[in-house]
Amino acid sequence: MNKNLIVSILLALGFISCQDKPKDAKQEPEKNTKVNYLDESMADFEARMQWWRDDTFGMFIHWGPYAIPAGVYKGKDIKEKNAEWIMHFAKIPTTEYELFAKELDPKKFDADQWAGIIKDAGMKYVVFTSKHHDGFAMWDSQVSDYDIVDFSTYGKDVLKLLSEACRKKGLKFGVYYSIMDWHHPDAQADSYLESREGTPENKANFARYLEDYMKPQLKELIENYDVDILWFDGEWVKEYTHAQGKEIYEYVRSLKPDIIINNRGDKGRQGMQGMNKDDSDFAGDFGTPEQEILEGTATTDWESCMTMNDTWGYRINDHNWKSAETLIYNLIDVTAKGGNYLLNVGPTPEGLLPKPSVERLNEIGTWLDTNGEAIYATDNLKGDYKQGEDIRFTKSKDGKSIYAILLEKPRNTITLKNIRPDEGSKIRLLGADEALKWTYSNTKGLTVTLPKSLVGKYAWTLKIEGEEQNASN
Ligand code: FHN
Repeated sequence: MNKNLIVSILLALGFISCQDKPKDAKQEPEKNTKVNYLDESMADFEARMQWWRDDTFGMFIHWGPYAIPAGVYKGKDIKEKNAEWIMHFAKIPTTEYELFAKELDPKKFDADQWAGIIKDAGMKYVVFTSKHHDGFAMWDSQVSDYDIVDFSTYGKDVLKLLSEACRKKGLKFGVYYSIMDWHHPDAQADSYLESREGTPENKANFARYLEDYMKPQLKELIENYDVDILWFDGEWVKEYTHAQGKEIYEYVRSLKPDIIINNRGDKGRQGMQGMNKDDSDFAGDFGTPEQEILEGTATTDWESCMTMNDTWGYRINDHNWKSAETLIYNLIDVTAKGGNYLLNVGPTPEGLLPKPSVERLNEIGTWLDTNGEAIYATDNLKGDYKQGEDIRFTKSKDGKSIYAILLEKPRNTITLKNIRPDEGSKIRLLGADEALKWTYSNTKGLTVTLPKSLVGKYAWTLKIEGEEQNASN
């Protein structure tokens, strides 16, 4: 009996269906076939990114030995903003900088307290500096003893404590890892040596650093702490290549296929604007604008990372704090443009989150308690993400609700040009039950009468069951 006949009988009996093997269905890779993570189907990519997109708001934590000098060297404030760069800007010899690493002993560090503050601020995930440019590991690394367990007075695995505390709070946990490394002899870029009493002939072998040090450390971080995000940085060193960027991306995905990796593991980033030059074959799942927010929406995922003052690492004399209002407006603006917002904290050497940071986080958390529905798990509008400068829009995943977020306290009424409410539907302010009076005309649009007193501070969200008009695309 020939094969085709067998197939048609089985087809008839429904044991097999010709739909079984469409191209992009999730196919278990046959054993020892190498999965090409750079060639992921859009469906798999969308599924992998969903939690990250829905979470929208995370905390960036820059913490390491640089918190000890806190921007001051030999009694002098280093003029450069970033306190985490003090080893470089103050040309501190490695042996001397190592004294800060030895001295690191954050007695007041309470991982559960941090996780509580992060959760109450409405943040859904954390990105913690496992290793910054100074090369110091904030976890118990078996690859190096230049770490917080083997080298510092503290002697405990901070990354372990924090990742566990975050998980207990249902927070996702990611790590920042710097490709540039000022401590590892093989990662010593020429440019760096010039400013050091380095040996004339640079024997640094960057490829060896990548193979024998960086990869094993990444393996430790992913396998021992099950991190959800790998946030690379320091990819600008010229020794690091695009080919290595793709290799590292594949390597990390092969260790944890559903991990999410930023675009700084490869060389595509256009400086602080943070998006890839072009979406040719640069590796990375999302763009990383730094200290800035994109002008408008983008076709690829992105996350704006920002400081609350002017430094990432703790700096004792930096009091230039952004207001809670500015930070909330940034979160709203980023969300309306379809991005994520990663807001930074630089803990003190004792292990405390600076008071001005906590005060702002509390304000943001209170605002999100009422308005979070317009932020988390929302989409951006097809048409305009804003009306004028004072109104931003988001919409629910099911597309049924549109959120108009008012950044200015409106007077009696507000008119929204591009929103048409469903016939007889109720319009409410988030946090209030009262159904508001509204009228709609094709020419003027939607006019909503607002209650005399508006509860809450900073911004107010109208929830409208309806759809956007004039959405070009
Ligand atoms: O040099 C780093 C800096 O210290 C900080 O970590 C920021 C955070 O995104 N990234 C680099 C500057 O682009």
